[in-house]
Amino acid sequence: MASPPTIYASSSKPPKLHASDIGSIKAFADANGLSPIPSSYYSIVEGRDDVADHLASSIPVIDFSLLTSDHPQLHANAVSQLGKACAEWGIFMVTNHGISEKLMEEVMNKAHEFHNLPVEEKKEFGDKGPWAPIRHGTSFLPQGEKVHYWRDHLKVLTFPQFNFPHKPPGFKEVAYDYSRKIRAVARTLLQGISESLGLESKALMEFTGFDSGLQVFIVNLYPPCPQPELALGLPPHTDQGLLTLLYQNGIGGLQVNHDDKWINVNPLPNCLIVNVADQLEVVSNGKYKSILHRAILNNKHTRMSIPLLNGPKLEKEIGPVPELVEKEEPLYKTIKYRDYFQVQQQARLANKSVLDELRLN
Ligand SMILES: O=C(O)CCC(=O)C(=O)O
Repeated sequence: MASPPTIYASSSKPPKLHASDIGSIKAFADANGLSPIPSSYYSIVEGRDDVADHLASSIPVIDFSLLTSDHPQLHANAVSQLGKACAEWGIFMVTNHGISEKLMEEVMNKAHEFHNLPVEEKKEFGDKGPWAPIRHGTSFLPQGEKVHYWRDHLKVLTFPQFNFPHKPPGFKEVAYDYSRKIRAVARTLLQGISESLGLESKALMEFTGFDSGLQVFIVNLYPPCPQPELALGLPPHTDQGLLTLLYQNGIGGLQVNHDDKWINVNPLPNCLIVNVADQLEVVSNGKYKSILHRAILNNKHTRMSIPLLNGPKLEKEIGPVPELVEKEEPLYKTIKYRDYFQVQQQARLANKSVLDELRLN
């Protein structure tokens, strides 16, 4: 049996517990009830930032059925909207993507079942570093961070080789189906994005080796937090791949940084939230910006999010696409994606953006 998390009297000073003592914030939150949170989870020290809620409804929406339309004008309009969304926002919602509501619900239900397994049963998936195919853990980077984050996660490498936990029963099968369908949507978006940059539709796929590229399947669980004004689910960060496609349960919490303001993302029913990630910023020579985002908390509901990170092939050298730098200066260095991935994990520990290190000017 797992030993229960430490519980302390609500009148005493909150302890400074390390994430490794806690192991699972869900188990801790279940046992902790409404007691104050450990001070090591205080990441909001100067009060919550103002949120520019009037901008939330301006987050672009891309109708995937128009992007895949045989009608040339409808397709061209969708490509142009996609380019504008990537250039001006770096985040957009995709509707009519063709992934059934049933499959999305099944993935969400199984993901919840996974996090509900007893702590002991998930120990075999314990996080053994960024290259481990299956990693279950808590917070953001518990080994190096100064403050901790109120989330548990499962991170699985699902492409080009498919890995997945063998429990709960049925999770692996629906996750396989979902991972392949997401990959296909990401591929079509990348084709549209290529066209929006004035390239051939297959250009970005070929340049990045996308058909043998990396996919990381993440399942985040953010338990209700008794002091959501003090802690975060995830700190501000950008993602390392090309495109992240995220689906969440009905509970809000994702915020994006747009023109230096935080904005709540309020997804349309059944849509995918897509964000531009670091490698797309590099290949587009900075035309499309990797968006800074974070997860905030609430004190009532468990939030779940399932982002799938879709990146280049690990052995590909990634820099600006040559056609885009025929008439302009390259703004980023070229490095192998595998090295970027590795450095990015270390830089996160030092709280630095690796993209800044790739910038040439
Ligand atoms: O939960 C969310 O909405 C954001 C997840 C995220 O940014 C991540 O897992 O890297």
